[in-house]
Amino acid sequence: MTYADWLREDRLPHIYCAGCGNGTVINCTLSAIDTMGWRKEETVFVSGIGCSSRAPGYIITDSLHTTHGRALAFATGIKLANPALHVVIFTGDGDLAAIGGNHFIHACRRNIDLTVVCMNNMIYGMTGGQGSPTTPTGALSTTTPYGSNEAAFDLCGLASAAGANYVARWTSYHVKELTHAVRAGLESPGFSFIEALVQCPTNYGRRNKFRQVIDQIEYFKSHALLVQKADRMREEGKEIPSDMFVIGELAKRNRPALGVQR
Ligand SMILES: Cc1ncc(C[n+]2csc(CCOP(=O)(O)OP(=O)(O)O)c2C)c(N)n1
Ligand code: SF4
Repeated sequence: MTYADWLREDRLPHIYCAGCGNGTVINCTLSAIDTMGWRKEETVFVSGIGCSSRAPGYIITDSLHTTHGRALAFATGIKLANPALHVVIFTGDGDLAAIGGNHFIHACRRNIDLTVVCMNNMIYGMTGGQGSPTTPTGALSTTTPYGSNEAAFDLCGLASAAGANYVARWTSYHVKELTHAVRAGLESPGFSFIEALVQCPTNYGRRNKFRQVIDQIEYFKSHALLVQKADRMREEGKEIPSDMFVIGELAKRNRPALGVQR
């Protein structure tokens, strides 16, 4: 099989804009799932609302497209009702960290055996480009026309501090690494959180000096700092430049988890 065997081709063409990063993340996730040898009947995808949350609709397994911010609550119900199911959640930065922020924290704390793949485009894409909790300071959006004056959430830092067993961050440039991270998350018992920074050319890129899709992908490549290098810099007392972000496996631990089938 390949990732294509998991796609619901009768739902194509998809709704995504040309150059949207979400397709890359869907491909990486399905490729990782394909290597797990799971049957479609035992795999469920859950999402909230947003462009990112439309992903389960293109996948051939059972899925739940729920209400904005509530994917983790529905996913928790599914997993606790039937721990034999593999439950994977697709979400966006707005869905997960704004309206769904409380569910996110507590799902990490409970360490429920779920895998969350967050397509973080740093904006509300579906509703036309409002600022989200991950919009970088200074970035333009429809609700921050002079540049955001708020600090952005570090989603991985949040997941790790709240108790998730597995946490990793990659981008739409790091296709192989992202696929491996999703696979590691799927294998890890307890709550797994994989953040994928993605481009939204329609609502983020064009307002923030990424005139072409490739410009933002180049930015992801040139401003990503591997966690091992970041750790070395901290040990040497060097400051990590504020426009850089850390990528890699950011937490891997064995806290007791809920919903793991014994
Ligand atoms: C309760 C509720 N509030 C607000 C909305 C409007 N809404 C739909 S999608 C969305 C934001 C989506 O942003 P994100 O989760 O980052 O996903 P993206 O579209 O960027 O992938 C909002 C505010 C809604 N559908 N329901
Ligand atoms: S609005 Fe942005 S996130 Fe939504 S499909 Fe278009 S490019 Fe992708």
